[in-house]
Amino acid sequence: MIDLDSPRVMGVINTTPDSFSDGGRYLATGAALVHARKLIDEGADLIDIGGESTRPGARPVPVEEELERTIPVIEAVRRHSDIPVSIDTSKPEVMRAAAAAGASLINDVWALRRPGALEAAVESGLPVCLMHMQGEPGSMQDNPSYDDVVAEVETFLLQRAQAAMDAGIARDKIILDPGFGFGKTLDQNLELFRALPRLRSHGFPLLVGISRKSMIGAITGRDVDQRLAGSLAFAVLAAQRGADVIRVHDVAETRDALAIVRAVEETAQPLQE
Ligand code: 8Y7
Repeated sequence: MIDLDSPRVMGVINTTPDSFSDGGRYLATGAALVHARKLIDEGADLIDIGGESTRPGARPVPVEEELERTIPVIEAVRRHSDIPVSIDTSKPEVMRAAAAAGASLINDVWALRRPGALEAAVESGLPVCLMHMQGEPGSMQDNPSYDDVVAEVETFLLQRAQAAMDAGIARDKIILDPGFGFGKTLDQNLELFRALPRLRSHGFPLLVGISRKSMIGAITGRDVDQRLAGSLAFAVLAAQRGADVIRVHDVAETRDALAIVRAVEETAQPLQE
């Protein structure tokens, strides 16, 4: 696996949901590959490829379409780079195909709760990222509600980790993620963010994804294409609170921000003359 001594940067590749025709699909794969190359050149430690939008209100994507969007991109990335590829999926068929195509991590926003997903993940032998989500993407932001958001997310994540281990996934192949924006209000997201050190205390690495999310818009008033500064602030704060993997769209900028964190936190060196 990857060294997690200092936080790693996961770059997000979005596969575009445009045309269903072969030509459109071919062009979309090419565009995703160009984007992947850019993020790799910018220094991503791993890249996340997903074929199903999990944005609030997004429509479900049939399995064939998800396979067509993701597998050719994984294969193409595999041909030109050694970078670990994460497959963002909740579907067992996609997990299997992605593993066969050379993926290195399963990133499941459903935390392996969909039928057959746990079994497929075990069979793949791959590490998994288990994310918390309240409700489902179509309606999760309608009225998120918790008695104690931190305790509930923590309990859920530990239960899913236990289910994964009971099914045969090794403890050191499990990453947890509080799922910022997935069935959470701004206040609930912020409460969870402050609790990152507590969520980290169970020994599982933490993945944090906040890049460009609406919680940044809610704080800054910025549209999605104007959220880089907010995203970097959250990346720095997440690193300081123990995040191990930071999932971002802007890899070069995030790496610079994390290099500053690292330089400041490094054990003081003797002065050189
Ligand atoms: C996350 C994620 C998204 C996240 C993990 C977006 C696929 C929404 N967000 N996976 N995926 N954590 N593990 O705005 O926060 O990027 S999609």
